[in-house]
Amino acid sequence: MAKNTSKSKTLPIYIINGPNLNLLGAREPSIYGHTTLGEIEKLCAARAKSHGLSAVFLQSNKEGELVEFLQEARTAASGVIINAAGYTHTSVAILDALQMLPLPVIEVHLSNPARREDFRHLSYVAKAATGTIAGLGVNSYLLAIDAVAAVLAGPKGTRK
Ligand code: CA2
Repeated sequence: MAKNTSKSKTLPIYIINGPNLNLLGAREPSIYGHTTLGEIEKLCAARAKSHGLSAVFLQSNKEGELVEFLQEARTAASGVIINAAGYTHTSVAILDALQMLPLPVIEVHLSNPARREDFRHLSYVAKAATGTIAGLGVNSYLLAIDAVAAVLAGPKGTRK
């Protein structure tokens, strides 16, 4: 019998970044570090590649655009990593879009919101996330890629 040689490629991980993260590296390095968003993108691409995966890296300062990225991810992504930044703590629209995703969703933060002001303790994103990684700077993103790869690899105690 002829071998099926068609390769099914895994869809990319969408890595979605919210408002002001485009300014990373330029301001408040004591909280958010010195690494720019462009540098984080390169590190994420390399980490995804190490798992045989690819990444689409997105940023917007607009809530509606973030919702549109999430709607696109429904059919174009294998998983979503999201740092919704300030919208983490306010956006029901982003929560609604996340709840429509039949994909692993990892919430990430550079800082640890649990150690900061009370208004950062509520996360709407967490209500729809498979898991959350926070407080580890750039490593939060890299560990989130490892987490998506682990969920995609199969059932070892992880779930959507
Ligand atoms: O720690 C995180 O990753 C946050 O999502 C960052 C948000 C904050 O509102 C969340 O509570 C935690 C703020 C992003 C602001 O980005 C800046 C970038 C450069 C300089 C100042 C802020």
